[in-house]
Amino acid sequence: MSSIAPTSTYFDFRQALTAKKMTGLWRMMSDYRLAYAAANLSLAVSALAKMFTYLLLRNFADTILGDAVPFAGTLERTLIVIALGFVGLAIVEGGFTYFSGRLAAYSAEGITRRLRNFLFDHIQRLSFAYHSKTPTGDLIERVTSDVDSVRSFFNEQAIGIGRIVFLFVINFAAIWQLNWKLALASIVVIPIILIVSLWFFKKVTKAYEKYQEQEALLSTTLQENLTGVRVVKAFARQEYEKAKFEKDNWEKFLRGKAFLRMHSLFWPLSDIACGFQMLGGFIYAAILAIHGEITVGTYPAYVGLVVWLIWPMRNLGRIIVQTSTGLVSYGRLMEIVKQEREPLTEGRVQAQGPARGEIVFENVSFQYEDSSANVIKDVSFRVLPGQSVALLGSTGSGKTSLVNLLPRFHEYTDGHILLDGAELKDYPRQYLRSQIGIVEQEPFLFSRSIGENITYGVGRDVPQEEIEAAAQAAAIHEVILTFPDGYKTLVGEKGVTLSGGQRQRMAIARTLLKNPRILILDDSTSSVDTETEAEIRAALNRLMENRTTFIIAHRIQSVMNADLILVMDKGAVVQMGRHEELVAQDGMYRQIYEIQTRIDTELEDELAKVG
Ligand code: M5T
Ligand code: MG
Repeated sequence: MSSIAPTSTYFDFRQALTAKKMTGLWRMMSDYRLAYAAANLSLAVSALAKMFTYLLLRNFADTILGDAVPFAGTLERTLIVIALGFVGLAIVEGGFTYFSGRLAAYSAEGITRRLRNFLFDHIQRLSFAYHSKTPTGDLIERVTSDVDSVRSFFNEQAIGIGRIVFLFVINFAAIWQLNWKLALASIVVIPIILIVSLWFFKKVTKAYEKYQEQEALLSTTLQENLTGVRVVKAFARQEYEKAKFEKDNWEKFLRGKAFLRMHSLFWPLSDIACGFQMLGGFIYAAILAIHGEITVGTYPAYVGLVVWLIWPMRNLGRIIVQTSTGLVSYGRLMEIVKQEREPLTEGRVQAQGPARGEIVFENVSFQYEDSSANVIKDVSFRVLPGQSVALLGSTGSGKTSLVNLLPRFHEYTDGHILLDGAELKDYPRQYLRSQIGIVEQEPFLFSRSIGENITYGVGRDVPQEEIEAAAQAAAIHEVILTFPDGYKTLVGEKGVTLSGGQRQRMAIARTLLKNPRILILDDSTSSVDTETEAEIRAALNRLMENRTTFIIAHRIQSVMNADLILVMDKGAVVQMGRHEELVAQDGMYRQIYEIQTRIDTELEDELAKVG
């Protein structure tokens, strides 16, 4: 039972997708069915051993109390054989129970590990649109708590069914062999248990669904609160957040209580039913014994056996009810599994090698899935390879949305975008993303070392000199040297916290190293001081050489040298041209230019006075 090599465990859970949940769970068990069969077989052996123990008990009682002939000759010998038999059977029973437990745990953990690996990979392959509308906390909840309740299903319920059937059949046969009337009288309760447990199954399913929903909500609240802890503190809203959390938590408590109440109502009810069944059996067996229909030894044997006949019946009910939680969680997981992945490698244009970088927009319009109006309206322009385009415009005018169309984070809804003469939609996303480097508006860094963050986009071992060269070009090298472990310093919780400007420069270094043909700089100089901005601009100018560049900026200085400036307003391009042309025109660009120059001159005057 050694573990399977991690690489061999990939299992496409989309195969398991089916409308019927039980079928889905059965499919998920592939590769482990043999282990389950072995586990069930072990249980059968241990159940057999138990049954023989009671048959031996009958023999024991009949030999001592009754008038049975000692089967091993003398009474002492017979008793020794019986005693050894008890010990042997106990070892077999215990050993096989242990073995089946291990097999079940091994299989359940194996299936769950595969499931978790699959979900992780699947979730990171879903579209931007999916991620922007799905709360992170909800996804985390499903990948942890729901996966765990599916695991319990495989560890407990899936294995329990086999055990129940074996125990039932074996013990029923054993009692039948004692006396058939007694056997039939011992299972009267079955239909009652079945009906009651199916009724509870429905109730518990609903209650558990509600409970899991609320738990997901709670983990979303928690996750958001932690991510946004700065905002909470800055606005001193701890009390408000506390109250909100307590309210959600209270709701979870109520739903948990309702769910557990269902459970706790079912168990005693089924126990009472089983208790009556057992009592009835005892009385009936006593009557039979009095009338001489069964031997004296049969009575204690029956008493022992019937306990193990009732046990499976009672547990069948429990399993049916408990399975509901596994099924609910399975359903919640399949909601993720059935989401379409963003195809990465599909596309009619299978371009080889680097793109040239000519980009043409022809009447492009774009609308987010969940919004009603176009965010980009009828935009047309053309960039030659190596040229730079600057986007300028008020906040919310669609600049980020426009550049995000290039790596196909979202699909344009109208018009055409051509890259090197071919429709952008015909390129595989993977290719586009390998050709495009983005320095995001709010760059994200991983809680890994500085070095790992800078080499993130490269996917190979990068010599230290190359990393440092990139950092130098992004004007961050000196800063990194001041950290305790230099390039090995961890970023985030366990290491240094970087300032906004430092993060952006890290992102620039990361993109520099990737060496893309098309570069997108979203506001990448907005959160740095003037001096650093000058340094970065120099670095960026080097970075922009021979690459088609889209630069989004708010300052005229950052866009002045661009080959083409697009002035955007409410999703439309209202002015387009080079700096000189635009300044000469009456329009938004000149207004922005005049305001910014006036502010700059006033600032300089003030500084001169102070100086
Ligand atoms: C333009 C809307 C947003 C705004 C408009 C990212 C995103 C944006 N929008 C959505 O409806 N869904 C989304 O997922 O689109 O937004 P933008 O392109 O981000 O604007 P910008 O980059 O020009 O603004 P800024 O502030 O970065 O300068 O109405 O609601
Ligand atoms: Mg933006």
